[in-house]
Amino acid sequence: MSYSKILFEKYDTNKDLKLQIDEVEKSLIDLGKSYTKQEIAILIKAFDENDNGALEFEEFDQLCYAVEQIGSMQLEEVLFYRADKDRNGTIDQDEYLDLMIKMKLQYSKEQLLKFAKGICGDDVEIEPEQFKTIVRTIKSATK
Ligand SMILES: [Ca+2]
Ligand SMILES: [Ca+2]
Ligand SMILES: [Ca+2]
Repeated sequence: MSYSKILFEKYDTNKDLKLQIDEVEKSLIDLGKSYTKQEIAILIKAFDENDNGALEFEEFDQLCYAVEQIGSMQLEEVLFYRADKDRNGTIDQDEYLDLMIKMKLQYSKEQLLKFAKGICGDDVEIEPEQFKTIVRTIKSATK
């Protein structure tokens, strides 16, 4: 059995085959990092494919896989890996909008694009360093 499966079964304490926020928190501590509740809420949104507010095994497995691939549990790096779907090392406009829409911030698409262009120019290709500013904004706009 894979390590992610072991973690998942260990921390799905109510056995509903999903990890709720408290369960995700404990599993990530076991994986190696203690996040704030706000950071965990952001991580869940980023990996919650079916948008039900909890992580099914496949979703949790993607999160564990990302951590394994990048060898880091820094929120910025995990989110960057998640957003950079084509793995070319930058986040283009579509990748950026996909991520931001998943974050469910109270901004329109136009506002989100304006914000990105303010960071990296009209041709949206967000570098890892620039992405830190995006994550700070996500954090400040997430309760
Ligand atoms: Ca559960
Ligand atoms: Ca889910
Ligand atoms: Ca990309």
